[in-house]
Amino acid sequence: MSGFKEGFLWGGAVAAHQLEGGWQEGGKGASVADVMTAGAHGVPREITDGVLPGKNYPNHEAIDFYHRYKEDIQLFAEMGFKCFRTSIAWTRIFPKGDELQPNEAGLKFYDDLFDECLKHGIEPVITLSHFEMPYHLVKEYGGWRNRKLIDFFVRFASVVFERYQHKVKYWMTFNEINNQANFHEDFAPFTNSGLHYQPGEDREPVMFQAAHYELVASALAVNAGRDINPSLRIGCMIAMCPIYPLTCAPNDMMMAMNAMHRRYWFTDVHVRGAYPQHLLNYFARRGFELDITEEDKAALKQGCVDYIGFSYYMSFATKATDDNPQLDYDESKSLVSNPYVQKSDWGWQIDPVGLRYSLNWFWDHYQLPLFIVENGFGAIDVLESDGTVNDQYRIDYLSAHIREMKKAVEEDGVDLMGYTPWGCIDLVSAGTGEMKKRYGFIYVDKDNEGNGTLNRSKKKSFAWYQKVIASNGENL
Ligand code: BGP
Repeated sequence: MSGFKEGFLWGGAVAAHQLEGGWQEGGKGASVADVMTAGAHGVPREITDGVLPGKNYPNHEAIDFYHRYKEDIQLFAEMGFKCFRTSIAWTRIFPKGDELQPNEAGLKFYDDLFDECLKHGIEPVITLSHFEMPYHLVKEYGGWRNRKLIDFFVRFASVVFERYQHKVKYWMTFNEINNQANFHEDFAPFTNSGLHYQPGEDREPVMFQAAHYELVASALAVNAGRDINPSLRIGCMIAMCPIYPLTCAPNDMMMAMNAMHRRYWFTDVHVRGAYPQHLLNYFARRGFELDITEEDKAALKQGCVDYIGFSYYMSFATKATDDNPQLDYDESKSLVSNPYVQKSDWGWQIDPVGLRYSLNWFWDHYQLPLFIVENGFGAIDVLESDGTVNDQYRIDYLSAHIREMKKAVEEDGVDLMGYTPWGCIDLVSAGTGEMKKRYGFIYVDKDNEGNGTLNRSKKKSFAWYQKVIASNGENL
């Protein structure tokens, strides 16, 4: 096969909490993103106990997409976007998360937003839960450690499937559900699952339990969506950082295999509807007794996803060490620097070939259509006096990745649905809360402290991406 398929979904990706702002407008409730302050590279975002006076919460205003989305979608249309991936903020629809009735003002906002996209021939691609669950569910229920969240999530999913079924075909359930494999730090468990650990708590089984409830909720949502409208396509969303062995020493290879098991079993459950045996054996070895019922297992089997959405920014590397005879992977300790690749200013390893490898890895394992729903280069941009940004480094990063993605399609035969680079317009960084870690084709005038006009301007990469889309990926 030559080139990308007809109807290939070129576009861009964002998440509600990182660009909408309007954190209390239209009846919206506070989400987990609303209680995280701004951090920096090496300085974690602080998760505060509610919204505290005098703190800088960058997601409260973000880039004010809530009021400016028409202007922004116009710019996406000018680039030729076929699709636009965003999320529905759960807190606009169910402000606290446990209500029985949805908030009409929130539903109306997304009706208007999707209509605006469709008016420009842009298909919305929607994530249901992208690091923005209702904060009330954290305070009252302990987040996803509580089984009750399954019902709350399925209610939310059913309401939005019902409402938008004729406007949105492509959905994903939980964004980067596997980030929480890194359970020793606070950010991923909180943003994935609303988990606040108690001092001294054994974090690992709590993470597995929360992830299990999310996977059941995802499967039930997939089923509910199919009942509402069988033409909906509902996928999962995995953060793919393939983990290489540092050397070809057999134990390094085994360490890398175990690491892949521990980061990507989530995909097995989403796609095959069952836990892989290596993980069940690991639970037994560690003595983890999880609440996994027969009913849950049946739900998982019935709610397998239609496609795999994934993000790709970087690859990882690992090596075996003498103090780890079982070769167990612990993401906070087991990663090493790869001497063969460069890194971004935030220490993210730049590895375009890893994208081709990842596409093949997913395809070999699962034979489901793949959708690259995030990829990009977070960099410090300099605004020139004429208002432009010469972001050749971003063009270089993206074109190198698209070249590899093309090889995966043309030479390796991978079934790829589309490509939506991350942060197509500058927005708040999820990991650091910074504005200066920019990904966009469109510059937004705002700094880390929240100063700026919020004006939008086109970077050099804007015209470049326009040509890429117009040529269906031929003109890089
Ligand atoms: C992914 C998230 C996004 C996003 C992106 C870039 O993990 O799905 O929400 O922000 O990575 O990360 P960051 O914003 O930390 O640079």
